[in-house]
Amino acid sequence: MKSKFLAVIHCESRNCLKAEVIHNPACCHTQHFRVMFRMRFLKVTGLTVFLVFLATAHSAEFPNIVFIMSDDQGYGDLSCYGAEDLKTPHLDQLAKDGVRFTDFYANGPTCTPTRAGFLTGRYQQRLGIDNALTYQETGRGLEVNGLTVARDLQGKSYATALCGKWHLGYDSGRTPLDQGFDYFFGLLGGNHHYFQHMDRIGVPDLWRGGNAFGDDGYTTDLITREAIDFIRINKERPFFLYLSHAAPHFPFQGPGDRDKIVEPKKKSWQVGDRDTYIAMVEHMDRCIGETLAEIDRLGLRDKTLVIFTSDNGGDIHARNAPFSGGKSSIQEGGIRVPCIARWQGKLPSGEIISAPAITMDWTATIRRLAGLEADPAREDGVDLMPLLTGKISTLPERPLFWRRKSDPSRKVDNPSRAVRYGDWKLVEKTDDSGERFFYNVIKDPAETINVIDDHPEIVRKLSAELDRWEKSVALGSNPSE
Ligand SMILES: [Ca+2]
Repeated sequence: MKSKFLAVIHCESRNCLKAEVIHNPACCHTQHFRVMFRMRFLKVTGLTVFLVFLATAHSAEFPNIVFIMSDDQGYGDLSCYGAEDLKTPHLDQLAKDGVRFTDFYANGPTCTPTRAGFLTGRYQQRLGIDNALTYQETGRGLEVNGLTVARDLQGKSYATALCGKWHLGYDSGRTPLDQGFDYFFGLLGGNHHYFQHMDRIGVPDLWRGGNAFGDDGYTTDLITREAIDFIRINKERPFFLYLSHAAPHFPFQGPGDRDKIVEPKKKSWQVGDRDTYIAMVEHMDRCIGETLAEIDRLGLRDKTLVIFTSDNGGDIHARNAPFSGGKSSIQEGGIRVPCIARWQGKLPSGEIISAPAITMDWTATIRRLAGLEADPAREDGVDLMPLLTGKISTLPERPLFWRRKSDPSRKVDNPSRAVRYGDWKLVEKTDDSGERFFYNVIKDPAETINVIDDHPEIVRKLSAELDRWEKSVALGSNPSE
């Protein structure tokens, strides 16, 4: 039974306090609101208001979830993934204290697809999402008032917040507050100026709740400030924090680059170099370290599952080694991403996981941890906890699929589709060339040796699997089929 209770919404910007029923997110103020869940007295303009807490505290066994997603970070751009020219000590420590995946995949090769896959728990193609949204694009994104893991957790009395990048829709009904998040601070679009906070076409894009928000500071710092604030406020109840860093996506601006010329609609928006990219990654690592330190300071380490990953392979200044390709490609360099998870006392420390897994597996995992039953109509991924806790030695063999599809409304390079099954990966171009490639990605991670003529039978089966999958995820198909 869904619990209902009164809580207090503290809306600082309006200098007011108001009692509301929390399960209706629409009732929340859209400015800076703070949610508190303990019985307490409040003094408001001379009046003392006693609010009765009507529900018992949330079930203690549900862990906090902190899902950290970086943007366009290459597979090889953490020290613990082999980078030698940058340092990521806090993420490296997270890996030492938890598990690190070698064969983790993003749901897609660009931002919107992977983020849609994570929040819905399904192949994003089911929503017709194959490509990233453009600036201020309307009529696309998540389903209006759709089902997301945030809404699932909200229904389990989790406090939910997105601090950072959204990139899943601008329309009413598609914004974070419409998709199960109690709180939102960040950018709706795909990237913005790290100091001036306008998007590439010059439209201001920094939000608190449903309102545009002016703030002074480097975006990575602002996101971190908000994330830490959210954790502090909700320390006594389960929370879900989607900490979605904008870094190291362009514009290439490190924390000391306030005066660097970066202008909307100008080439300077995408001009950068490896040194700037490294500064962005290293600063993000420091900020993640501050967030993790706050979790420790509040005594929440053993109550909190922390997950870190990237939404797609690295872009122009990134290092995707040892793979070929990068962002926007479904070669391994475009979809293989770093992934680390830590939950003290529940997950092993310092373990390497080689089983192939994908972003939307975390959605199924999080749903299970919050007490939600497996639901094939809501989950294309699998629960990772049995693997991570050693109950099973590997995941059941399953194909994983990717697609980069042509779209007349935008430029799409290299339309193609791919499937990985076991050690094998089939890539089929869907342009006029019709080229096909077949690789053993364990022996040949850089996908340099096309062995398609050596394995006709498995190639035929995997190509048929791709056909079946495309049919199953077509708009209007039954998600559970
Ligand atoms: Ca991205």
